[in-house]
Amino acid sequence: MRIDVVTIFPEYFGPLDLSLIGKARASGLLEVGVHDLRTWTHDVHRTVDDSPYGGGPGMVMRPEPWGEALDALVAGGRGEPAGGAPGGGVRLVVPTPAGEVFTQAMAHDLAAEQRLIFACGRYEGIDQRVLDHAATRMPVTEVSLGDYVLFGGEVAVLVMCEAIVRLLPGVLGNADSLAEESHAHGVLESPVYTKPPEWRGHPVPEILRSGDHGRIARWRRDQALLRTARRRPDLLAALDPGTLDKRDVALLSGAGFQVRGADMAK
Ligand code: JD2
Repeated sequence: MRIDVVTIFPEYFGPLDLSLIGKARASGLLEVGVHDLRTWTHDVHRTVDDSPYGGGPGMVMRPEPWGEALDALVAGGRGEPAGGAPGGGVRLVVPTPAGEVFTQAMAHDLAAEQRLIFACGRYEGIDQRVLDHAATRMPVTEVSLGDYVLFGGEVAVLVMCEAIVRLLPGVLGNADSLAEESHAHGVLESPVYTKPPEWRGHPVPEILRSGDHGRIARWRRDQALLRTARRRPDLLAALDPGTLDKRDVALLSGAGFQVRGADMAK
């Protein structure tokens, strides 16, 4: 996969050199280009913003530098690969508080693309015509990290890159750790423990040291379901009742959580 990022703060992307993303780049599984939007300005002040039409507070990112940046990246003008055939092409991803909320399912979809271009806005965002015009040439996805307001798209792009890159074949090594994690099955993870067996008066739950793998699996499932019910009732409500067995339903109703469609449980 190749990822290009356009931003007025290229220094924000230092973390992409580190850790597992850095390793994915070193091993050739991932190529990353980070580009300063101001290199596509032509005035002495390298202006990227102007006041909003219709009035209101703040500034809006002007379309011209964005248009040139996207032209260059899609065409491969800076030594970047060209977009290529449709399907094997390039998708533009634009973080915005007005976007669709980013999910693990979206991370999977984006991880299947050959090329991604992330456009990081600042101020009150990017002139909408940049996205509308880009959409005539490539798929464009406006995404939000969640219901809170950031200063700009940079941190959102770091988050999405991390979620996407760890799904690339060969990056994580252990396929099991992908399959069993939170959100893969619509329930939260159970708590985890390591040595020592007692720490500051807190013991590791005895069952995890019992060696009884059947009871351990059942305990972990119980913990995961109870956590999900307490912390993320939205996830519990969205669960396919067919993924819950009679024991799951008994556990949850014993803890005061009624499961919708529980009569359908196996
Ligand atoms: C951004 C801003 C519009 C007010 C570009 C914020 C985001 N979950 C999320 N919260 N905020 C953002 C985000 C992303 C890009 C930009 N701003 C500031 N925009 C109204 C403030 C500018 C995501 N993803």
